[in-house]
Amino acid sequence: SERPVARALLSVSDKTGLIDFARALHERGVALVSTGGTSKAIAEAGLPVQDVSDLTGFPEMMDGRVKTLHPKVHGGLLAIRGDARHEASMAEHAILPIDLLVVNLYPFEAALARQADYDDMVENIDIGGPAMIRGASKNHAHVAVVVDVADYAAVLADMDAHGGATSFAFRKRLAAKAFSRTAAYDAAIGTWLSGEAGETTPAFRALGGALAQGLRYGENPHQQAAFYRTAEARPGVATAVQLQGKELSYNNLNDTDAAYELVGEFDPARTAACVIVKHANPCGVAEGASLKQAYERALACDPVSAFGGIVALNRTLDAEAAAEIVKIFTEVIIAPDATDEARAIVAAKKNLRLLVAGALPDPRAGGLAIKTIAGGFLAQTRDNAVVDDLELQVVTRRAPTEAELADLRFAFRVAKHVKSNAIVYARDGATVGVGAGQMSRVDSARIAARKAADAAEAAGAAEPLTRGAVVASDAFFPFADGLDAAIEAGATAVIQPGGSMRDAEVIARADAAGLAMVFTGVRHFRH
Ligand code: 93A
Repeated sequence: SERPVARALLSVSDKTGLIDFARALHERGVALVSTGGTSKAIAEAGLPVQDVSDLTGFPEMMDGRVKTLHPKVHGGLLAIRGDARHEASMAEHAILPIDLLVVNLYPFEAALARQADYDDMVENIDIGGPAMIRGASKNHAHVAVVVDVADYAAVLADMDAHGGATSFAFRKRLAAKAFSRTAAYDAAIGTWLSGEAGETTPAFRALGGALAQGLRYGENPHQQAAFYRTAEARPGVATAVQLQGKELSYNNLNDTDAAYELVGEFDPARTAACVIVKHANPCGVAEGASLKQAYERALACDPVSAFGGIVALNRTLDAEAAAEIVKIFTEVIIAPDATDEARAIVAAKKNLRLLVAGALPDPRAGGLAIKTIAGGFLAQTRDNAVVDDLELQVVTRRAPTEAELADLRFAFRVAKHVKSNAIVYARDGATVGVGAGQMSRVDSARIAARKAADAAEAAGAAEPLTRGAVVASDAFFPFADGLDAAIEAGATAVIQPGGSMRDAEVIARADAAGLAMVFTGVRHFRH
């Protein structure tokens, strides 16, 4: 069996649980070595502890920049136990083995979060800590390394189960976690510094992820998955608090993100808005005088698809809207906040997940979008173009009316969040038909119209809701056939980026049918 832990080195910035852990180690016969502040805290609790400067024979110097960077520390962590040459070196230089390393790092991420000034950020870059963590982790055959205060209890349990020693399997897990920690730490530093340096290469900035939550499985049950948070800290799913309901799944997180990003396009000071998402595409989006009305109008677009959907709202969830939403099976509700009354109404549905995100995402904010490909990943800045900021160019003889223009803006806002090829029909601030993710634009146009016809039939309406509606296309019409499908469905106005070789043909077709058409000059592909 393995050697019991005889000596531990503790050096922690976050001193949560430190004293209890140090005492438990002491009670198990472990000698404690520690750095300045940590050592002081342990000594003040009445426990015997050796100062690391006593061990190294050097004082901590340069404001603590050099305190553990010494062969007595690193030799004690890295020596291969039982190796004659390593043991001889230890004997020659009076290096004692360190069996357990307990380190948490200078709080760089916390300094980032409180937007500390440059010098403060630099001083919060830990050098000695990661060096020790990496040394102990490399030598996990002999040394246990703890980087998370949440693991203290597990260390004691493992020691107690193995006669005071730690098990190899456990040390391996701890070392893996430790290397992930130093990688995330350095990535956060790199992300910050590249920003300070005016670096814009997104691939580099992409690397600052920290594990937020392990997930039961990925898109499918045979896939493993986890949720990582980046240093971006954009308000949204990653910063939301789950108030109730089942554990979020991979697909829930993905869909909830899609829904909340879209609802963030609607300024809550101007209008209430609701988005219902299924499989990462909106199946209903609407503005309303109230959240309840917005929800009802969004639901009416495609009530069949909305079953089991994700509902996102742009204002504090109120009781009236909550009571309406819980009437059908919904997976997730996300809003900036929820009133106590609304929370109580949702609480009756135990499984329904309610998330409050504190704030809406800013659609104009920068940031990164990452997509993996075999053997690598693609990184790009977010599509943060907002239709309100664009100069719309009327290209047809007829200009859109005020009402049409409002709906055109609405439809293009939504189209940005629909998988390409995207066609969105809208009327009076609500979608009436969404065609998503087709390989040809004409198919998306036909599907959107057909869905609108289905919804009209289900609602007992006399004619399809696309009649008199406007239509948005996320990219230009490569041929006039896509426009023909919209004309056939009864659309009266069109918004699209323009820029096709056949623009003239498409414009002529619109003029012939009396349609108004505007070009945005900006494309919203989303794949
Ligand atoms: O400034 S350092 O990079 N130089 C070092 O040699 C060193 N050794 C440990 N920072 C160093 N540490 C860090 O000090 C640890 O990672 C830990 O976060 C902190 C604990 O300091 P104290 O015990 O004085 O509170």
